[in-house]
Amino acid sequence: MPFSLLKYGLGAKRKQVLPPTPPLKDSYDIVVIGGGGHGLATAYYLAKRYGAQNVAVLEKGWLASGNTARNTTIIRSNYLTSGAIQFFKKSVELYQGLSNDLGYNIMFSPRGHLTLAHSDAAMRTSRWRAEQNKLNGVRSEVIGRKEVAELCPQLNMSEDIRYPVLGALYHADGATARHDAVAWGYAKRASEMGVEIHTQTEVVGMDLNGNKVDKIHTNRGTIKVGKVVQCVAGASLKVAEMAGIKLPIRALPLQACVSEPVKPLLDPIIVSGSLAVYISQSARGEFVMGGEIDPYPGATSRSSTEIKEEMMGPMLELFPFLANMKLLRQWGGIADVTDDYSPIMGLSPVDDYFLSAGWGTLGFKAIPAGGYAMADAVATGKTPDLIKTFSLERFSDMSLVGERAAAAVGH
Ligand code: FAD
Ligand code: PYC
Repeated sequence: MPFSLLKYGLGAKRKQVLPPTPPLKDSYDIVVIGGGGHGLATAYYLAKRYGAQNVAVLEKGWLASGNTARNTTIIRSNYLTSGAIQFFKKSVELYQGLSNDLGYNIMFSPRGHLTLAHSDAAMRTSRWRAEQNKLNGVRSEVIGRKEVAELCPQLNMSEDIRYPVLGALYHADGATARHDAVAWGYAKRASEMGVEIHTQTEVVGMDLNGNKVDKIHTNRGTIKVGKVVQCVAGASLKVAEMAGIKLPIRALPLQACVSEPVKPLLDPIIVSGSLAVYISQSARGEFVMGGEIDPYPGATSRSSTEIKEEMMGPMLELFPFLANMKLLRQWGGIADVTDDYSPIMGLSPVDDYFLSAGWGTLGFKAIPAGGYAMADAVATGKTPDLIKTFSLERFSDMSLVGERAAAAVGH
């Protein structure tokens, strides 16, 4: 019997993973707004790599109550532009060692990722992405029908359906992880290094002194702040506005659902860009499925029958066995989407105010590299090379990072 099992069995007291929310102090050197993956990872790397002290994370709900625990946990680096590929490559590498680094099991599960192609145009895009990926040291290749069928025997490979599968972009490093464990792991280690984590603490306003945020008002009182890092995904527009910053972002709902659990039978992650659906099987045995972002802006995370029907049509064509299964849950999150489907990271027009926003439909996989790079930016006051491509200025100097085709599912 393993030693730890014996220890717990004999009644050793378990330490709480996270300490309770402490009283709010009058001032902090660094305040991170948002207790999702990005905020917590930023706080963790600030403490770990820079020994930052007097740091507080302010979260209006509970940890990971935003998109971090609503997402479908796809991790990959098969993007299109070199800057983005390099960034996501770093994130996948950090994910591969994250359970060890945090001393917390995030259930990282490497399983390969297939983007199906149902048309000649989609095959061409796949080749383009594969070449770009290889040039940047990422494992991606175009495969034909035979290899697709071998990697995913459950897929309907009939030529007699509306959109037969012609081939796929295969990305061997595609993976999943337990989303809320990622947040808890970062939070646990950050708090062990002295970061204060304040849940149920909503930022409701800011005072500027010249071009710098001087005070932050919360529902638990006002604090004086040195540097501020904004990591609030669906609330990016609203919070940036408190600091007087206007962001080129739209807030759009994104929905997903899970089936009842069954034995493990679907190994890779399957995405169809053209049909705007994707599916993977979770460690619990549920099929995790999603589709395109809602076509209209929204501020609630309610799910809808229309989107469910849109998802299920193509899904049943690709995986007819799903017709015998029940859906357990459907939900939504608010994605903060930029016009080029890339994030906005780093310095902002306001002194000592740093932005991690515009993660849209793609930010879960980015949490480790996002936190790592934001910690660099905050500690040094300079934009690190890893995220130069994602600066806010790209919208004014016409250097957009077009990732629409590779961003998520149906673009
Ligand atoms: P969040 O996790 O949303 O954290 C922000 C936090 O800020 C929230 O907890 C919120 O409560 C808090 N907050 C907001 N306003 C305030 C305030 N005023 N004061 C204090 N706190 C505040 N990405 C992938 O890479 N792979 C996927 O498969 C994937 N699938 C997705 C599926 C769905 C259905 C959705 C909705 C998203 C998906 N994403 C995916 C995107 C991904 O979930 C997000 O990009 C990512 O979680 C963003 O992390 P975050 O830490 O920036 O934001
Ligand atoms: O980023 O791979 C992704 C993704 C799939 C669904 C939502 N996001």
